[in-house]
Amino acid sequence: NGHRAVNLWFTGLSGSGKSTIAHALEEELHNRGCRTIVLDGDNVRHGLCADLGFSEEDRRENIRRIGEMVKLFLNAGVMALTAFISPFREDRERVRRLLGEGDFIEIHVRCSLDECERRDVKGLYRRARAGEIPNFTGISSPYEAPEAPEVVLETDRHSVEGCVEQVMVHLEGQGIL
Ligand code: GGZ
Repeated sequence: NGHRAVNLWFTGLSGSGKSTIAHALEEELHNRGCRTIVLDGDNVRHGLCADLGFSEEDRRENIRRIGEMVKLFLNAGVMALTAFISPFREDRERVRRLLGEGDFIEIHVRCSLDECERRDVKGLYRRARAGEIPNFTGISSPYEAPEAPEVVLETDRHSVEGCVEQVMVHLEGQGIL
């Protein structure tokens, strides 16, 4: 079961499907004998980053801390699947440099703002449009799409299973699995 512990860094708008795909992919990786951890807002923003909000400065610090945490997991041989909006290109590039080219697989979970808003799983877009949530990504805060991501997943055109398969093909092609 030879596999390299790499960071699968999912980036995209709220509601684009990052966490859903990360969890589905984790199951597939377990079938291959990989040790993994999924990090997302649900298990990071309530604890390690509970002191941070959604200003540009706080998001930068959020991503910085997550990068350092990922480094610890990779050193322990655990693949890290991270699902954060991570809207700033520079912050993602900093994590790439921290981990080293090759250990940072940037996965753009691409979905139009229209579709994310139509899904509005948690009702956050409606509240953001109503002015109840400031600095909401895509509405009142920017999202900088990756320029050269290793993988692009189009979640408004492909199923969760299809997206998982696409990542698996990439990992096999790169000799990571
Ligand atoms: C964006 C927000 C905001 C604002 C709360 N902007 O769909 P969700 O709910 O579960 O995912 C979003 C999550 C984003 O946290 P991240 O740690 O991924 O963001 S970042 O990488 O930019 O630091 C959303 C919820 O938190 N949420 N307020 N203003 N998303």
